[in-house]
Amino acid sequence: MAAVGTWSFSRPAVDRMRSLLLAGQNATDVVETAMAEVEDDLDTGRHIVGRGGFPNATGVVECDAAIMEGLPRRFGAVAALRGIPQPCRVARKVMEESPHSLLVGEGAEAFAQDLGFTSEPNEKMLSDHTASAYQEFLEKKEPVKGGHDTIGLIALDLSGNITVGVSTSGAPFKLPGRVGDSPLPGCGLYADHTVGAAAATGDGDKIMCYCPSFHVVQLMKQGSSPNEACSAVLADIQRRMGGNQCFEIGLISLNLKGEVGAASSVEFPYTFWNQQLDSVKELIINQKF
Ligand code: SD4
Repeated sequence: MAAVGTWSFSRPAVDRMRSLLLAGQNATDVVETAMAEVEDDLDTGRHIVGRGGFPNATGVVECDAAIMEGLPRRFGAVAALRGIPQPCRVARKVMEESPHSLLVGEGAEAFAQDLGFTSEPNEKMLSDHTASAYQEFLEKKEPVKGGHDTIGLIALDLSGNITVGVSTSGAPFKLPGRVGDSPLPGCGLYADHTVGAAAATGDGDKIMCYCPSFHVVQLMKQGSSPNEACSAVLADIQRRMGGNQCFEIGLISLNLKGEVGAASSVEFPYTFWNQQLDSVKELIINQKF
């Protein structure tokens, strides 16, 4: 059993995954439950996930989320979804209760409503912080600096099942309808139930050009450890960009042995737990390009 999450603020979610895994829950339930708690939390510590995420350029919160097990048809995602505080729960419903894999915008919202999710007015999706940041954006038209905190969570359960989920409100003040890497398989997340899983965070408009999560899992399939795979994918992107630069990207991965890995082009804290540890641990990647 093991669990890993992006950024420092994933610690409570990874801790929650730890207790659910120890209680014998399956990896998908564990990821969905831990994710939902982060998504629906208006805590001012993070502003790019679910309720309390930064809105788009018209002031509306639009979320992307996905969940993947790495078995046939075990992927579901939503993109540019409005009004639903826990988008990853809808992504799971897309996987399990629709014939499709990715639903977007109004169609995704209608699907969620049909399944009993309540659409909330946009004011309830904003926090005091994100509402005032939007007012500031309207006055200055400047993008917010820093502030990456998309959540990616991976869980490996007692039976050896692995699930990865990602949830984000995307780039702050993005154009309406913009979809990032997070809900795209291979880009924001990827799982292969015979190998392991990976998730990405950072500048999604660039990340999606490299399918890094797929690449990490393929390298693990060829024998790399999770750390080696994440570092090799980052080095490959860097090489392709000319060798001395890289956009913002953080990668996490987990294999079926419960080994965790990560790499990043920016300072990147991530949190993890496996059976060798008594409690959740945080590590910080300090790689700079
Ligand atoms: C996106 N990759 O929509 C997301 C943003 C992110 O931490 O990861 N922020 O581009």
